[in-house]
Amino acid sequence: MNGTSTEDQDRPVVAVANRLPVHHGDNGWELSPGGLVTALRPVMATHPGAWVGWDGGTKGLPPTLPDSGVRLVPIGLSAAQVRNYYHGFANATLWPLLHNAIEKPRFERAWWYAYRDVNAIFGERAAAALDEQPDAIAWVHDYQLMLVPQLIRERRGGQPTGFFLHVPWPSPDIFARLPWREQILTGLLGADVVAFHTDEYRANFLRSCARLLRDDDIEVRGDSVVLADGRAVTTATAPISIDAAEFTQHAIEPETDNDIRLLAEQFRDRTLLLGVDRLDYTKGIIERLLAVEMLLERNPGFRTSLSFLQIAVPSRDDVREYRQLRSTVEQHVGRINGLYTEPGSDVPVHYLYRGLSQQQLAAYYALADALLVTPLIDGMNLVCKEYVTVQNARGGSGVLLLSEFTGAADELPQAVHCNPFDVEGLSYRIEYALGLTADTRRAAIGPMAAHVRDHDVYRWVSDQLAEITKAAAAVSRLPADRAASPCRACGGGAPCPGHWPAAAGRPRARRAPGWRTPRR
Ligand code: ADQ
Repeated sequence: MNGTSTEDQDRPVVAVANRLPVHHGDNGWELSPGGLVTALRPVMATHPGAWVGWDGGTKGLPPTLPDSGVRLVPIGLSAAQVRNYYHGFANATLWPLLHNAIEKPRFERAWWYAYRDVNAIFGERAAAALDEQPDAIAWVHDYQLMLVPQLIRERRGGQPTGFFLHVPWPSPDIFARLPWREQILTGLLGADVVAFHTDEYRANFLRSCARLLRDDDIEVRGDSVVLADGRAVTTATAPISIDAAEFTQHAIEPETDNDIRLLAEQFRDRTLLLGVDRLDYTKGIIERLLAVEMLLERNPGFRTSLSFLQIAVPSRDDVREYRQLRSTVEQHVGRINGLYTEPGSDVPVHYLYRGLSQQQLAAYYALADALLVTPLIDGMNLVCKEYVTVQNARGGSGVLLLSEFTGAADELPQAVHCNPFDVEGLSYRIEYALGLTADTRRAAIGPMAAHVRDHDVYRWVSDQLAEITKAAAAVSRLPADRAASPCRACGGGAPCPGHWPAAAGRPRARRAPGWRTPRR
């Protein structure tokens, strides 16, 4: 797609995402950090509309986003809903499942019922917000809300609706393990466009539909899924990006220069390797630490001439697996430093467990000789795009090590690609990257930064909105009786999420014996 028309640009957007993008900071209500907020900020800046999301238990929210006319539509959830929908189904069932089941997904019926209930609340609130802005585009985000597109369609017939998945879609063999797989697919197919970061995720989704909905009379035709009623759902590949201009600005502002001076003093005479991640088991932080350990073991000289700094932003620390990960990371940091700190010298491994501002991150990106982006699997990964942008803005000669299991690897072929599961191989890849000449590294950073600049998040937003408008217009040209996509329980076609299983009454959301996968 080549951008939107002026008409699309002015069209309101009702964004529907798990969390509202605000928190109470030092200066009052502020935009929250994080990948999704970073990505959607341009929508808020350029489009009027509303943002529907969970209030996170915060009271007294402002009516609009800071410095914008975008209306906030807060959804309150009970403690049980947060436990079962958010920590349970979203983060302990779907998150690991969609990340290739690298941690075992847990399947609990009570969590599924809560997910269905909470999605119904989101669907209702989104539809109400759309009633107030009938010319708006509905844009639903991510794995927490996969039933919402169909719920919006039931409530508001021809509503132009897009869905974007920020995480991977696994092979059908893995997705097929989910006991509620048909309901999730049917929920997503309520959208006009279902979009993914890469062609691979999109192909996996199409194959999942073909395999798991074959009894529902659907047909995968090219990149579209044609439903029993003739409505075609478009799929799209749309790699998300960053606000490259903003990071370029951070790279060169005076505050960043000050920070760089202080950090350069701290890491004087050392080569700096950097890792920046949400503390998540998908990010490969343990494997990275073990690779650094091997590097130090093999090269005694590095123990006094190299530092590895891991910056980890706290994440989901009320989920058991995440608490365990934090403690394992901290044990490795302590163990490696215990083994390889030379008397009279600084430790080789540094660790920050906190969130930083983009400007502060820019100073670390600017100083780091190498950035280690080594997820075991990652939908896209924005950190690597931020790094090449900052390095390029400052004429740096840093080198990017990038896991081949990130969405970004498709877009950044000039990076030093690596397999993070091969810890020894990773340690050699780091050594190889450090041995590259400054000219070779600059020759790689330049084109990567140019790609990120030309494919920034503004272009992503505008392409997505144009795609949704176009696909919805094609549906509206269908005869009225075929555009509505009725559910089997409501009268023909596939069962909709609200009516699955069609005749069953709603069971109480409590743990049913025999349905719980044992904890590992
Ligand atoms: P995340 O898993 O959160 O996002 P990522 O794409 O790397 O992963 O985005 C992280 C964002 O948080 C970056 O903008 C980064 O600057 C910021 N961040 C990281 N550490 C920080 C720290 N210590 N302090 C402050 N900010 C920090 C999900 C998917 C990704 C996908 C994004 C967007 O898992 O694959 O790229 O959504 O779609």
